[in-house]
Order: sequence, then C-alpha cells, then structure tokens
Amino acid sequence: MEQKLRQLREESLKAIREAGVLDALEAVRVKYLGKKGELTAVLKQMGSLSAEERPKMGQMANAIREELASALEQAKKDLGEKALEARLAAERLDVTIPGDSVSIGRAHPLNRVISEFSEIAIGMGFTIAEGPEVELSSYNFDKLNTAEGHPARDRQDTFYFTDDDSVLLRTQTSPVQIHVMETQPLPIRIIAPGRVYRKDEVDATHSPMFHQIEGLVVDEGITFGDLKGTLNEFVHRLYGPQVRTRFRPHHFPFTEPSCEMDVECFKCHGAGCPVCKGEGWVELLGGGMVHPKVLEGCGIDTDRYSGFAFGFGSDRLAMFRFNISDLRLLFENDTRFLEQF
Ligand code: 2NM
Repeated sequence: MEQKLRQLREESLKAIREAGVLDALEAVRVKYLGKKGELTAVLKQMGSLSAEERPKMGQMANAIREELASALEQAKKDLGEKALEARLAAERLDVTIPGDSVSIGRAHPLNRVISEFSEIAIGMGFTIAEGPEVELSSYNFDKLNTAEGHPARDRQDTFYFTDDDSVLLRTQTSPVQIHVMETQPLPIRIIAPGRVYRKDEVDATHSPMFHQIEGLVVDEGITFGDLKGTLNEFVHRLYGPQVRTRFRPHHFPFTEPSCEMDVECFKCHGAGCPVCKGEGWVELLGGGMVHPKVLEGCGIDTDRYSGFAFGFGSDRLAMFRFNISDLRLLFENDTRFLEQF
C-alpha cells in the first residue's frame, strides 16, 4: 500500500503541474480526491490492513491528501492570476494615444451671408418667401413689365424649356414677389432668396447659376424715403453704422423710379483701390418703387397702395464679405478653400 500511495502522490502532483486550465485542474481533483477518486479508494481499503500498519498508512494517506489539496489550491490561484494577466494585457488601453478627431462641417460662406441677411430682415419684420426655379415666362417677364422684345428675353440670355419660350429657368427671384402679391393679403413685407440662371460664360465674376436676394414691401403710404431708410439700415447692420452709402438713378422695367445703391469701399474706405477700381465706392444693389403696372397686374389698388423692391446678388455680397476674388471658388466646393471660413 505504501508503494501505491507514493505512486499516486507522484502521479497526481505531476497532473496538477501539467493542468493548463481550470477545467483540467478540476478533472485532476475529481480523479484523485473525488468520492470515487483514486486516493479515496485507497483510504477505503484501510480496514483490511493490520492494526500496526493502519495508523502509519492512515497518516501517510492523510498527509498526501492535504498536500494534494493545497497543491490544487495553489495551482488554481496561479491559473486565475495567469488568466487575469492575459485579459489585462489584451484589454490594455493607452490613454495617451491622441483620440480620433471628429471633423465638424461648417456653413458655406454663401449660406453664411444669406443667413446673416435673412436674420437682419426678420428682425425688421420681413418674412422669407420661396418659389419655383422653373417658371413661366409670364411670371419671370410679362408680369414684371418686361415685354416681348426686351433683350433679357433673348434666347442668348435665358434658358428656355419649350419652343414657344413659355417655360424657363428664372433669371431673377422677382417672380416669387409676383406669386406673393397675387396670393397674400396686404401689407406685404418679404425677402426672397434663391438661385437664378442666365446664359453667361463662366469667369471670375459670372456664372450661369448664381444667387439673389430680393425684397418687397407693399403697404399704404410707402415712399422712396422708406426704400432708402430700409436699405441704409441693412447696410449699417451688415457693415457697421459708420459705413456711407450713395444712391444713383438707374433703370429697371419693374420699378419707377429706380436706383442703384453703392457703399463706401470695404477695403480703402473711399480713398480708391483695386477692389473699387479707384472709385472709392462699390455697387451693392438695385431697387426702386414698384411700377404701378406691376402692382395693378397683381390686382393691387394703386390709388391706395404703393411699394418698394430691391435686389442684389448674394454671391457678390459673400465675395465682399470674405474678400474672395473669384466667383468660381464659391461653386467648386474644394474643401481646402471652404475650410478657411
Ligand atoms: C431688383 C431691382 C429693382 C424687384 C422688383 C420686384 C417686384 F416684383 F416687386 F416688381 N421684385 N424685385 C427689383 C427691383 C429687383 O434687383 C436688382
């Protein structure tokens, strides 16, 4: 029996050393120390030993059992630590590595200018109106007092969809104003921002698609003084109260009288420089008192009501605002350019 016990001890300690995972270790425990284990079986045979051998063997068997139990315990602890170490190594996180930066977009400089102007207009009591980019000639021209034969209606200047030239890409946002005057109750105070189209060759200051903002006010007792006051207020809110403006007579078919407004050059403040071509002034917009024929065409009583309207290119305004020298840069959408603003 002594021989058997020694052999069990050697065998089981070796098995414990070789168990690589917790499950294998548990199998070793069951194999030797379990109810039907090999050491347990030997202990059960104690009864058949002689009275003098029994205590000796009992002592030896118990010592082996304790040795096994503590070796199992130690091995279990070691395996646990090893597993934890492996997990920590696998999950190691270096908090000093720079994070992935999330790139946040920004508003296009043109949209910045449109929003800025819209905010000022809303503060002054205007609402925003929109309309279709594909229009009827009657809304783009006739109702704006621009009769057959006017150069703007030429096929060289306007994109038409139909052979009879009755449907086109709007050349201005003024048709939006006509829709509003035809359908909405007076008084009217609106601005109409949007895309417009003309058959122009692309260069630093021309594009077949560009943007306009037009404004319209119709009420009782509206005068040219209201137009000047409103436009001056817009300029002062946009560029500061010190910026000077001037009004020059002009001609538009849909307004009478008509004018253009210049602002003091942003760059040289009137001294003369390449931006203003030595003038000291830059042209900003056109406007005037809405022609009585236009008002009457929309069913508005001109004995009671009058109105003013104005319009400007928002692309031009963005170029002034951000010192952009070439219109094409606004439409090419090169992010290296756009990220500057
Ligand atoms: C401009 C200049 C002058 C204008 C006129 C109208 C309408 F519909 F009331 F007749 N809308 N916009 C207008 C007048 C636009 O842009 C340079």
